[in-house]
Amino acid sequence: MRFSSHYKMEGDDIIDYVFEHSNFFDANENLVYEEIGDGNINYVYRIFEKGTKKSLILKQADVQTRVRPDGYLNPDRSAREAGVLKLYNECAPDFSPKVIYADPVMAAIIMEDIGSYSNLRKELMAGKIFYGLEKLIAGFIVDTSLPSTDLGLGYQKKCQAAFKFYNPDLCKITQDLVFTHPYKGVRGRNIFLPENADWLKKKFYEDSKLIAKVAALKEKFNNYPQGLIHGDLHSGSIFVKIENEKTKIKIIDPEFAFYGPIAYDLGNVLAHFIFAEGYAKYSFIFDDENKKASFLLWIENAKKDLLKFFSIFAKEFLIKNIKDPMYKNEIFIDDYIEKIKIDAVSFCGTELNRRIIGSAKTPEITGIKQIENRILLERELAEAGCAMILNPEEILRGIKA
Ligand code: SR1
Ligand code: MG
Repeated sequence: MRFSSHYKMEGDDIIDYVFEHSNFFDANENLVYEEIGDGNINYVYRIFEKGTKKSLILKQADVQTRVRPDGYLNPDRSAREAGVLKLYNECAPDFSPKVIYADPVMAAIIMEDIGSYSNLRKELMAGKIFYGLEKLIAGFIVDTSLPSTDLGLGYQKKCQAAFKFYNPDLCKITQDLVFTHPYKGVRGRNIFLPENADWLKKKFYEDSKLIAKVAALKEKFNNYPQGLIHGDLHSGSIFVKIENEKTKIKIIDPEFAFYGPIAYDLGNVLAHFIFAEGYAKYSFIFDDENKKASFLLWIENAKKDLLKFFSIFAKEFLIKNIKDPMYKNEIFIDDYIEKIKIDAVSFCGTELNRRIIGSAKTPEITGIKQIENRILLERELAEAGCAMILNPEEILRGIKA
C-alpha cells in the first residue's frame, strides 16, 4: 500500500500525501508544491492551492542529510521532532507552527504554514530592527525548557522525557561540527578563507587551554540532561513578523532537540545576534550611517536584554513552579540561573568559532564580499569566541555592564 513504508517522496507523492492526510484542501487537482527548505538536514515543501493560495507545509526526513549524503541518519528523528513541536504547541502555542499530522512511518510532518513570517536571519541581514525580539526569544526558551527540568517536572518524569527525546544521531553531528572539528581539524572538514587559514589554525588548533575548555563544554553538552532544548536555535530557525507594530516570532526545526544544557540554546541565540551585528558592521547594507547606527545600537541592547529577560522570566517561573522543598530556595535559584548564563557565554563562543572555521558556515560571514572586511570580521569573531570560552564570567560581567 502507498505510504506504508518509508521512502523519500517526490512529485505527486507530495501532493497526494498531504491531500490524503489532512482535511484541509477540497480536491488535489489544483494543488502544487514547491521545495522551500534550505536547511541542511530534511526536506521541506509548501503545498498550496492555485488561486486561493491556501497552504500547508510538509517536512520529511530521509535516511541521509539533505546537503551531504554521508552515512545513515535514522529517519525516526522526524517522530521526535513532531513530539517536540507538539510540546511547543502546548507550552508556547503562539510561538510554534501547529502540527496537523505526524507520521513515524513516512518520517513526515504536516504542519501549519507560517508563510506570513520571514526568516529572521534574512531580515537581520537586511538591517531590519525588531523591537522586543530578544524578550520573546528569552520567553520561549523559559516556557519550553524550564518546565521540562527536574525543577519544573520532578526527577522521575524528567528521566522518562529525557529518554523519549534521546537524539544520538543529531547530537553526534553537533559534537563533531561544534565541539571537535574546529579544534582538531579531523577528517579535513574545516573550510578556511585562505587569507585567514594560518591565523585561525594557530588560534584554534594550538591553544591547549582553549581546547581543554571546549572539551569540558563538549562533555557538558553530552552529559547534562538539564531540560528539553531546541539544539539548533540559530536565526534561521526563528521566523518573525511585525503585526500591529508588535514583533511576533515562530520557532521551527527542532530536529536537534534533546535533553541538554539550556545554556546551549541561549548561547546560540546570542551568537547569531553577534553574527547579525558583524554583518551590519562589515557589509554595505545600509544606505545611510544613521540607519546603521540605529541597527547596531538596537542589536547591542538586544544581546544584553536577551540575558536579562532570561533571568527575569526564569526566576518568575522557578519561584512559581518549584515543588521540591530543597530546590525552593532563592539562593539556589539565583545560582542556577547565573550558571546557565555563564555557560551560555561559553556556548556562544563555540558557536561563533565553529561558523568561522567549520564546514557549516553562516551567510553573515560568507556573504561579506569585500575580502578585507571578511578577514577582519572572522578575526574579530574568533577573538570574541575564544575569549568567551576562556573567560565566560568576565565576558558576562561586561555584557551586563
Ligand atoms: C550537516 S548539518 C550542519 C548544521 O546544520 C544544522 O542546522 C546544524 O546547525 C548543523 O550543525
Ligand atoms: Mg535546522
